[in-house]
Amino acid sequence: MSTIQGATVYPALENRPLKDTICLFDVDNTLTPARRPVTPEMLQVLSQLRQKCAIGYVGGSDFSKQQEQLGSSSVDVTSLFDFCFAENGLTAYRLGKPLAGNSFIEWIGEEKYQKLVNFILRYIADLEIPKKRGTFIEFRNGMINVSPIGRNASNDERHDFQEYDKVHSIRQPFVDALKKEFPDYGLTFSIGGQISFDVFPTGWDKTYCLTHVAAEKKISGADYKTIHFFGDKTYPGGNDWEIYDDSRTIGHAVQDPEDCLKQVRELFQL
Ligand code: M1P
Repeated sequence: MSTIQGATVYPALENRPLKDTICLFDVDNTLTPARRPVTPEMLQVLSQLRQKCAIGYVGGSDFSKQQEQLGSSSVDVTSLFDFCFAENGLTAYRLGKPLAGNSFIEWIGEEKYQKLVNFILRYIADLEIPKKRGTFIEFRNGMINVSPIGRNASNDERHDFQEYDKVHSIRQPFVDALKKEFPDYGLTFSIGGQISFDVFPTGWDKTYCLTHVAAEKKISGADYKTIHFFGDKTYPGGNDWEIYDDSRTIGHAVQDPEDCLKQVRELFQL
């Protein structure tokens, strides 16, 4: 059976020419500029690639941001990829249908969670930085996201914060303080974007989504022996590092979406 999306028909996963290959992409600064919409050119190349092999994205952000950046009011992002992995795969879709998720709050429990959150809010209250806006903690399904400036920062404000952070190092000492305060919580702190860092159970990084990828063998018979991953934060401490470095994947470090396009075109002769 084939998959039909709009006017485009894609072969069933097990019938693609490269049926044991899947390409997974980070979102911010890989498929799109940070927190900005995808270009039509990128969507076109992804659609061509999807004729050859399975494609998916794996982003740290929650699903609504990926819908905003990769989809549109009339296009559901789950129609553009075979696999959509939001929050590292803690929220996941396969061929438009949701897969089993996992819950950060259930994992950590309310008591420990409140200790963590109280420490974070106190730390931010004591921070002196040029601007603070709102939503300093975003509570997500599989993680929390912590932002010293706040997630309500405008685009200009986020760029300014990123530059300020490069010079004055705000996020790294914050993460170090959390690691020191909660050494036995089993948490990973990951600086993946411009204004924030993600906090999730160790192991719930982007490699989490590989469990869903491996499960495909039992569902459709597609056995993904070749897993390409493209991302920009592929250095230790970056939120693409674990999946980039994983023995199950072939990692590709990209500079930005333009570089990602170039590498995909070369690799798959598109
Ligand atoms: O996808 C990378 C990161 O994107 C956002 O980061 P920021 O708002 O700091 O640019 C967040 O959604 C973050 O969770 C995510 O890892």
